Amino acid sequence: MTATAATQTAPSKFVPAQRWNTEVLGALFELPFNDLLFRAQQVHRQNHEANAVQLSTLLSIKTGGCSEDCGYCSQSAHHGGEVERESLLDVEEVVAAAQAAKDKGATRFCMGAAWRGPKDKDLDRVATMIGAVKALGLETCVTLGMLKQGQAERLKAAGLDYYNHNLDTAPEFYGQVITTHAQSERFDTLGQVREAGLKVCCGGIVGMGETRRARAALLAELANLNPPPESVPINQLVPMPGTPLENAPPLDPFEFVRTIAVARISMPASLVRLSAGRQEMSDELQALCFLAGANSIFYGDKLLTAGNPEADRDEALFARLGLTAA
Ligand code: SAM
Ligand code: DTB
Ligand code: SF4
Repeated sequence: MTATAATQTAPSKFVPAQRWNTEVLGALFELPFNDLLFRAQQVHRQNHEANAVQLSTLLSIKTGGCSEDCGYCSQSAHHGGEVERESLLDVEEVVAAAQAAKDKGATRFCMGAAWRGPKDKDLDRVATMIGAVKALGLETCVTLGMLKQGQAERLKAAGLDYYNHNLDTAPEFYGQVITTHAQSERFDTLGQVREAGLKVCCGGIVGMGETRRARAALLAELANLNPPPESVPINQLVPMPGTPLENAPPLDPFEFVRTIAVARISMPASLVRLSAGRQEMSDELQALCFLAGANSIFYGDKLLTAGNPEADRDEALFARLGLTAA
């Protein structure tokens, strides 16, 4: 532990984005677990309601058949285990799912498509979906892959609130997981999203065999986005059958909690989302993630293609922990 990381005061949301680096975040990872969680909880309370957790519901609006070779993904056409393909859903089906999510208590509806990036003609229907979901009184988010010039503006004009586009892993590890595009292309899209005045949802995946240093490097990249993402999904790898990462060794659960805590400390004002992998976690592990500063979840029994806890289980967990849905 270096003196710098130990003595750094917790930034408040009124202070301009702080510059982080892999060494300082790596030193936070090395802290005794209780010290790290205590610090993360302090930062959390200075910036957020202590017991409120935001609920987002996901829907896959176009499934499978993706040209990219992301090693974790069940929707890549490169892997044997690719899920059954489904073309772009009709607007009515999406609106019905969004209404059901709202009725269950979600405040944000996230629509995901297995594309390298959208074609202009697909954006017409996605724009209609965004307008219709927004009209229900939900926040809207889409994740459609890499954008071309002008597409982010079209999404903004349709009423989009958030664009989800993850950095996924550290720059030095990216090429070991994905070869069909470079991480620099993801940064380009994030720049276009910001330029268009959209809010940014950007995070990554842990548990893919990366080192602790790589986890710190991913978080440093995220925290140094200027401004940092409003929403930061931390996904635990869901090992999907038939993907190159199906047999990745499971991450120590405490290391996952540490990752959440370092995200909270380095991105004090962001919503940190405990994302994929919750179905495989115990209630106790999830409670530690909330203590470490997670204040958003995916809510509903499905992610894109993988499972997620049933709403009843989440409601019972929230009641046991005294958490309120926001
Ligand atoms: N195709 C678009 C893209 O890649 O940006 C949007 C959909 S993609 C499925 C959205 C995100 O889901 C990925 O960036 C990745 O972080 C996450 N993801 C995909 N498969 C996962 C898995 N098996 N476990 C955990 N997270 C996963
Ligand atoms: C994000 O960071 N996680 C979500 C959302 N953004 C689109 C996706 C998780 C996908 C988990 C694996 C699956 O359902 O196929
Ligand atoms: Fe395609 Fe996105 Fe899956 Fe990569 S993560 S294979 S880009 S759907």
